[in-house]
Amino acid sequence: MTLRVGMLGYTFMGTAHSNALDRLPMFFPELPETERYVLVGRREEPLAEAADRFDFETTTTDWEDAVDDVDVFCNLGPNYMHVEPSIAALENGVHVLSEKPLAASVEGAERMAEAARQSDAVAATGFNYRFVPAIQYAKDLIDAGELGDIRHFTGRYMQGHLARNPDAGWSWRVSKEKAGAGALGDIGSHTIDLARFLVGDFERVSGNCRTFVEERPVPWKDDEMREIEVDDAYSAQVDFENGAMGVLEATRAAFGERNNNYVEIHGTKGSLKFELERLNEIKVSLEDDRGYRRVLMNEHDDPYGDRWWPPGHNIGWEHTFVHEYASFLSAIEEGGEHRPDFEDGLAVQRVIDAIQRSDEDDGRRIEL
Ligand code: SOE
Repeated sequence: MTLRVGMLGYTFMGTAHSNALDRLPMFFPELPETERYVLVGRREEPLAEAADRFDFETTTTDWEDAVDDVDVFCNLGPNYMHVEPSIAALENGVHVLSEKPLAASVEGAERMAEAARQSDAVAATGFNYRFVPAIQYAKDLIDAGELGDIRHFTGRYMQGHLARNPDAGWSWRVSKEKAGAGALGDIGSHTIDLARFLVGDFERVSGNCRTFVEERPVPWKDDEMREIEVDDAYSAQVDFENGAMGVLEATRAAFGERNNNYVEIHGTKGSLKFELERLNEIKVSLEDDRGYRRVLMNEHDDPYGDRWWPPGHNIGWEHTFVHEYASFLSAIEEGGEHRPDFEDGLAVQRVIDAIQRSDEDDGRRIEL
């Protein structure tokens, strides 16, 4: 089986996803082959250049041309562009992998999840950090009861680009309508997804959102400033349905931080700590451990250990996308389940929305 791929988006995520598709035949040869067919974008010249580099056969500036004549549609556009093209693709029976957060609003995410329910196609949300081997290892430990009952979850996702570049220009990422949320939606959504994956569903949240810089210059218009409508940073206190409690935080304004995605979990019998900057390892404390032990990944017993290099030969951030596609394509081939799906994307969107509503109401606790 060869799956024809349409892809919307050709910058950062376009590169990450095309690279993943390129790696698959060599490292996951049992999966269906993919053919990079049509690349979608708004500006013809850079689009053509990207199509050439990513090895796509053709391009279009109209997404409607790319959601019927393909088997798989990868929606890597801005958040507000996830809804209509993904729904149209699903209605045509096309499998969809949409980037995160699923939409710019709960209403958009609900429509996408409903389209996925009505379709036989596979619908995936791009929370790629589930596919870090150390996160899968953590999930296995928790599911096997090695940590006991989970009491605490701490999730922080810290970036620093706004601190380093205080004059950063306005973009869709800071528009409420187009992005839905700021740091909370862009990187906080990853933390919320990891919390749900590793600990379980949220019961209630209390949120605090902050915009440090109120307006920013519009890069393509001289002397025009535009209001910033979303958060530069957020924090939240959460309760999980299983009784665990959690503290979440994300920012774009932490000087010194680049892309620090951090998770810490404590249970009645054990604890673990993971940080993306050291993604080939995880720290665990179980039973007789006196403090934390560093466990290296890429061993033969980790889910992807036999796929890449011999033990101790590290993998990187880009491999999370390869693993994500491996799961997605195998669900397509075998008609099985792929998670995170659109229901997971919707659940995360509801938490984002609840944190925003709580913030607007002086931190009142909101039930989910
Ligand atoms: C930008 O903040 C960004 O690229 C996010 O959009 C990604 O989801 C995250 O993985 C890295 O940072």
